[in-house]
Amino acid sequence: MSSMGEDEEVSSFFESSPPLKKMEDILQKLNGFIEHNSSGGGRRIVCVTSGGTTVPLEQRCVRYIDNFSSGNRGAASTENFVKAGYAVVFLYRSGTCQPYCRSLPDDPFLECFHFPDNSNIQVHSSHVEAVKMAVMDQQAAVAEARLLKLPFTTIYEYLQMLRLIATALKDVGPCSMFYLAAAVSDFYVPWNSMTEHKIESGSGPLDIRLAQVPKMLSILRTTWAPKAFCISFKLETDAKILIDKATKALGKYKVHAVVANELSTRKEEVVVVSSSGNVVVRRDSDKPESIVEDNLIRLIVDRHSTYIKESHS
Ligand code: 9Z3
Repeated sequence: MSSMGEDEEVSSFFESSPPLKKMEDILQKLNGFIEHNSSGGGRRIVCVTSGGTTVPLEQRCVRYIDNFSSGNRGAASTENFVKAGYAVVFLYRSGTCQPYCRSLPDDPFLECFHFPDNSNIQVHSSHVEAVKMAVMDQQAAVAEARLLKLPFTTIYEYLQMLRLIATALKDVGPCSMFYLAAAVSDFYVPWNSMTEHKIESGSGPLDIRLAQVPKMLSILRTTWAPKAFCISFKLETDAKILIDKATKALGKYKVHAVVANELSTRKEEVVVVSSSGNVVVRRDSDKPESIVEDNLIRLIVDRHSTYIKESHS
């Protein structure tokens, strides 16, 4: 691997990936969505990635390595982007948090409902407001074609779908944005060196060698969608190295900003690292319903507006 150039590593990753299921269907939905939102009104389009990717250990996968992410950041950010007038391609890990569902009780969700008689279903009064808002906002976003949800599970699916979306958005240019909040695996088992069947147990410890996932951010910036505004995330558990790592990522991948967050405080504050300096963004702690994404998306949308203006002049 080390003798290969970056581009070669990327092509060899895709060439050896299992083919994406339902690719035609995904492309059709994607192109329709982009066409609808970019022609005429010329709405801005953001691709929000959310949740963690898995690394299968077997081709007929029973076991996998996972990356932590509840999908809360991506879901909350999506709601805020829609509110700000964007159309959102929500590329999310199956089963993770969905836009407009954050205020619904998930455990146990079914306790929201009751049957006053056999032909009617009702929501308990304590949950009426939350359910009403969730259903109305979600239906409005989908009815106005402002939200396209595309699920992934594995690192293979995620990267193939990201490439499809980026190439489909190429012509939208500076009005498009990538907001990469998904937690993406750094290491994986290459498909052609993976066993087909379930790894057998009972023969002692298991040794697995993981290859490095090629860094797709540079290719996204230079080739797939070079004119798009691009925001990446940096997650660390050690606060001491966070800003340094985020600053290095900013320089290396030439993204427009890196949102730095520490695992345990990620819901309270993030630091937006960019060439114009570092900005700490917090949730308004005096308002219980306030979330950090309200202030974060306001700032990102502002920066995107400046970027669009500058690219037109
Ligand atoms: C993040 O840093 C996200 O903010 C979180 C959100 C995953 C922490 P939750 O989904 O948490 O609300 O529970 N995402 C990026 C994580 C990541 O893998 N970044 C890579 C890195 O740090 C760069 S692509 O090297």
